[in-house]
Amino acid sequence: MIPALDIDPFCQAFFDDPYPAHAAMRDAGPVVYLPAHDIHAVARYQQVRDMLLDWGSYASGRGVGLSDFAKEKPWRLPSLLLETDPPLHDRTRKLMDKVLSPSAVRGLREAFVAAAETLIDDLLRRGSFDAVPDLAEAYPLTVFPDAIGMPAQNRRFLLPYGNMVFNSFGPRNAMFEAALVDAAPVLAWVQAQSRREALSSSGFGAAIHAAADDGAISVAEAEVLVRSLLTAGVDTTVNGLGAAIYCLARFQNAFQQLRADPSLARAAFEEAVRLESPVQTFFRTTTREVRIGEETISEGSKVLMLLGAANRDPRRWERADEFDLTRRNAGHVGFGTGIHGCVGAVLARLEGEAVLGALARKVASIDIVGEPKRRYNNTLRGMASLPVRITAG
Ligand code: OVV
Repeated sequence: MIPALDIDPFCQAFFDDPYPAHAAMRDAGPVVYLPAHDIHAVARYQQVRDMLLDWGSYASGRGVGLSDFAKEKPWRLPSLLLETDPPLHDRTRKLMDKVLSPSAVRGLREAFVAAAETLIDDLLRRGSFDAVPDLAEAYPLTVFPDAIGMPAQNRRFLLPYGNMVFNSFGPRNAMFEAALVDAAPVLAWVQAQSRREALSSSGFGAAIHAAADDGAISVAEAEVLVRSLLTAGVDTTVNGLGAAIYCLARFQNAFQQLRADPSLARAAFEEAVRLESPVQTFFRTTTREVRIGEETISEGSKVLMLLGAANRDPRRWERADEFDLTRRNAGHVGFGTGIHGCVGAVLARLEGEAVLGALARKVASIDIVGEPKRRYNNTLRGMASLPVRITAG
C-alpha cells in the first residue's frame, strides 16, 4: 500500500514551513500518494535522484508540471528543452550545451566580477537596502540580459514572465492566477525579444540563432530556445542569490568564514542552493508501469519530485538543515541531474561566485534589520523582501 498523506505541496501554509511536511513524506515511504492533487510524490534523496536519471521511465514530454500534456493542451508552446524527451531533446540540448559551455562562460568572468563589485560598492554607500530587489534581482537583471545580447529597456519584464511560468508547473491556484494577470502585459514583449532582430550580434541569443543558419535547428526552434533562456535564466538565479544572502545573514559564523577565505564563495553559493533549493519541485510522467521500492505505479501517472526535500534528507546528509560551506555537497539535486540537469548551471555558479566573492572581500557584516517576507510561487522558493544593513570591511 502506498501511504496517502493529507498534504498540499502547493499552498501558502506549506510554503511558510515546508520542512515538517517534507519529513513526513520522506518518512512515510519511498513514494507517497497525495489525494489533494491525485499525484504521487518522492521526497527521499535516493528516489529523487533515481527518477531524474531514469528518463526512459519518467518522461518530461508530457510536461514537468501537474498538467499532463497528453490530456490537456499545453498553455504555451512547449519548451524544446524542458518539456521534451530523447531523441528531440538530445538535439536541442547538445546545441544549448555548446552555447552555454564552460569556455563560453569563462569569457564573461571579468565582466561579471566587475559588475558585482560595482553593485556591492553602491550598496555599501547606501548601508541599508532590500536585498531582494536591490541585490538578488538587480544583479542577474544586468549581467544575464547583457550576456544574451538583449537591449537595455524593460529588462524587469523578465521577472513577471518567469514568475508566471514557474507558477504554471503547479495547480491553477490563486498564486498561478495572480501571476497570469501580472504577466499578461509582457507576453508579447518576451516573444519579441527572442527574435534575431531584437538581439545583438554577439551573445547567447545570436549563438542560438547561428545554429539555424547551419540548419541544425529551424528559425522557429531558435526562438523557442532563446525563450528558454529568458524564462529560466533570471528568476532562478534571483532566488539562488537571495538564498545565499539569506543564509549568510542568518549563519554569521559562515559569513566570517567566507570573509577569512573569499575563495569559499563558490562553495557558499552551492551550499545555499542545496539548503534552500530555489527550484523546489518538478514532475515527471510515467511511461510504463514502474516500481518504486516495493510499490507499483501505473503508466501515465504524474510523480512529483521534491528536490528541496531530497537536499535535506537526513538519509543522505549529516546535519542536513545546517548551512555549512565546507561540507561536501556534491551530488545535491538543486540543479537537477541527468539529461535535464540545469543547462545554465555554469553561468549561475559564476553569478553566485562573483556576488559572494565581492561580499567576502568588501563587507564586514550583514544584518537583517526588518521583517523578511516570503515570496509565494508553486515551484520557486525565495523571499519577496529581505531588509538588511551591511558595513564595509
Ligand atoms: C528549467 C526551465 C524552467 C522554465 C522554463 C524552461 C526551463 C524552458 O525551457 O522554457
